[in-house]
This record gives sequence, structure tokens and C-alpha cells, in this order.
Amino acid sequence: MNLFVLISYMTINMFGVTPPAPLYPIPTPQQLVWQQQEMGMFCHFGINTFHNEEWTDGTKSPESFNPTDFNPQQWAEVAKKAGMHYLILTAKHHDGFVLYPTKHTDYCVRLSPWQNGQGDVVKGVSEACKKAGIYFGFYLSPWDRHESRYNDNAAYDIYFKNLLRELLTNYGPIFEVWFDGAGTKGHVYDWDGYYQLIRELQPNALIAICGPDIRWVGNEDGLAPETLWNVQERDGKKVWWPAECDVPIRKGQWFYHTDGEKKLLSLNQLLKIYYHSVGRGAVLLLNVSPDRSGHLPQSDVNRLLEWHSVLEETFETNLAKQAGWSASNIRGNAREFSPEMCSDENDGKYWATDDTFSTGYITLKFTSPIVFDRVVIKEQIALGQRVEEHTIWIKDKTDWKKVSSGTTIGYKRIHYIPEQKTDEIKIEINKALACPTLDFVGIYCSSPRDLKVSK
Ligand code: FUL
Repeated sequence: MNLFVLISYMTINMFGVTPPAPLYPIPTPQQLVWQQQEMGMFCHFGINTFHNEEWTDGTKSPESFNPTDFNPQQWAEVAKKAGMHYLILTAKHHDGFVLYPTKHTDYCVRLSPWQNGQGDVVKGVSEACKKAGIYFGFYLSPWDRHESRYNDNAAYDIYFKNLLRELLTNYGPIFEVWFDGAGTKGHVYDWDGYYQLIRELQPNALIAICGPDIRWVGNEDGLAPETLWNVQERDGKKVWWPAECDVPIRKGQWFYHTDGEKKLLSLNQLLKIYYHSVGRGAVLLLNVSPDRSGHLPQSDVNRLLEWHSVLEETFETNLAKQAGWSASNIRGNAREFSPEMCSDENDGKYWATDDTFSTGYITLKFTSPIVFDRVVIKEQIALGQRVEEHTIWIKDKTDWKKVSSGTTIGYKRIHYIPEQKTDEIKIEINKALACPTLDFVGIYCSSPRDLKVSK
């Protein structure tokens, strides 16, 4: 370090360097917490479970709902073990059957033989989640094929809000409320009234899909597009509206079907889903449906845990921790914005450039060549999403060789590429909406059981 650099470094650190101004819109604190969970488990359970049907029409008798060994602890524990940090239960699906003893309809568990009409699925699952240390949320279908009040918008709004009020007051903290858009074409709902009630009773709950906090990714395959912006237009305004990828672990089946095991996704299909959802900056909501006994089927549990163990193996050792870091530019030459700040994630520390830049790069130099095939990059999204294009290079003898490139990064971007050997890696931001920030860079060599890409 020469004297000039030393003096400017000391002066800057005496007076502090201002962080980059947020690039609005930015996530709310609740959206940020949600994003950091990365994966949740969806559980479709209800009257359909007992009829081998995805959508019953609201006429099935409550008598048919009768799990023989309801075991929500197993659901929550499996979710936790598989790396899912929240669980969403279908409190009422399109058929209208309510999984807790509501005061507002008889079409609910109270009229079922299950636990002599004394049972409460929502209570059991919410308590199990609390015990397992994961967040709990519910799905509540606006479309209702049973409820006669559905034909009268105002009367149905009152009914729906009554259900919401019970769910939001009787079951502890609610992480996410999932409003499905299916089947509702032409019906007018008092959405603002629903949102207001949620904000009032559970200010930290996120409202998803037909709601302002989380958007649907647009398919039921668990796949986000390559370019994924969190900022979207909603009601004519630009807002932070991150994407959730929902997909069932049995192809096309949200509810349990007795002969559905053959539809179970393969390990490779699940790995691909992970890389194309979480790995593209979205959150993955993977559905595993409990069977008629009230357990998650063992075949699905085994597949889930196998998948999770492969991902754990792949991302166990971050080779970037052994690297020497440098960057094209460091904001105000301040240590707090140096590339080394990318060695840990979600710690509030990040690399940033001066405001005059909208491109830049970080290099990682290793004392001896490493072998890798995964690169994880994260933006500091608390300051807004900025990166539009980026490239990954390796040093090949004396030249830089491009090994991957992409568009957006957002909360997380994972590149899975053919195996590379090098002693120097460069992560380049080629285009950004404002000075780039990176929260994290991780370099890994995948598990032998993980997806392989040939050269
Ligand atoms: C869809 C529904 O129609 C399916 O039954 C399932 O609940 C899925 C998550 O959303 O819109």
C-alpha cells in the first residue's frame, strides 16, 4: 500500500463511507425474511385425500374425512429435515371443506367421524410446526364449490373474512397466507378488505399469489425463468413482488392418490427444480401430500431426504473461503465494502463499488488449482435488485475463459456448470441498474449424486 492509498484509506475510515443509496422499490423486512427461508413445504390435505380426486365438487360427505393416524409432527419434522423452513396447509380447498371446527359452516371436520368430531387439523399442524421450529402458514381457497353464499358476493365476503379471522387469531403466528386464483374468474372479492384484516391481525404475515407480498411464478413445475426480477408492476405501480415456485412432488397431483407413487419425481427432477427455483432467485414451495392415514408417504419422505442430503453434500465446502479476494473497485476504498465481505451470506456485509460504476468484478485467487462446478452469487437485495448481466470466468493459463453467464442475480443465483480446474475465478457484473452490490460468492464442487453437466 503506498502512502497516498494509506492516507486516503485512513481518512475515509475516520469519516466513514456512505453505503449505496437503496434502489427502490426494495423488499419489506418481512419479504426479506421470507426470501431467506429459500424453501417451504406445501401440504394439500382435505376431503379430496379420501376420494382420489384433485378437485371434488363440494358434495362429498364430511363423513368421508377420516385419517386413521393423523401425525402432523411427522410432516413438520420431515419438512425441517429436508431444509424447508415453513409449511403451508390447505385450510380449505376449492371443495369448501374446512379443516378446523369453524363456527361459520358445518362443512368442516366437526361433522366428520375423525376424533369424534373433536379434531382440528390446523391446530395440530400449527403446533407441530412451532415444535419443529419452522414457520406455519395456510392456504385458503377463495373459490368455494360448496358454500351457497358463494353466489352472493357480499355474503361470501363476510363468510370468508370470518374464516380468515378465526385462522388469524386462533393458531399463533402466521407466516404466509396463500390465496389461490384458480376457479375464481368472474367472481368479485373484497380483496382490500381481506388484506386489511390480515395486516390488522397478523402484521408480519405475507400475502401470496392473489396478494401484494409474493407473486406466483406462473407455472406449477417449480421453475423460474432465467431472468427473474423482483420488481414488478402491480396495480399500475412498481413494487417489490418476489416469486414463489410451487410444485407437487408427485407429478400433477397436489392431493394424495392411492396409486400416485409412480408419479413421484426422480432425484434428478427435484435437483433440477432446486437449481431452477432457488438457484434463480425464487423461493421453492414443494408440495408433499399426506396420505389417508395422515402421514407423509414413506416413498416421498425418502426421496425428499435423499434430495436434501445431495444438496447438503454439494454445498458443504465453500472453496471461496480459501481464496484471496480482489475487485475492480471498492466503494470509497473502505474495508466494509471490500470483496472479502462476500465470504458469508445474509450477514449484512457486502461488496459495493463507487456510485460512478455500473459494472465491475471480483476475482478469487487460489494458492493451488481447485476443481469446481457450482458458483453461487447473491446480491444485497435489501438495497434493491440491480444486476442485469453477469459472467463467470476462469484463468486458463494466461487467458480468461468464459465458463458461464447469466442475466439477473437477485437474492441468489446458482450456476451449475461442467467441472473446471483453475487457480483464479472472476465474477464479472457486465450491466447493472446502479452500482453493483454482492452479498455472497460461493464456489463448490458438487456431490457425485448431484446433476452433472457435460462439456
Ligand atoms: C391450483 C389449484 O387448483 C390446485 O388444486 C392446487 O391447490 C394448486 C396449488 O393451485 O390453482
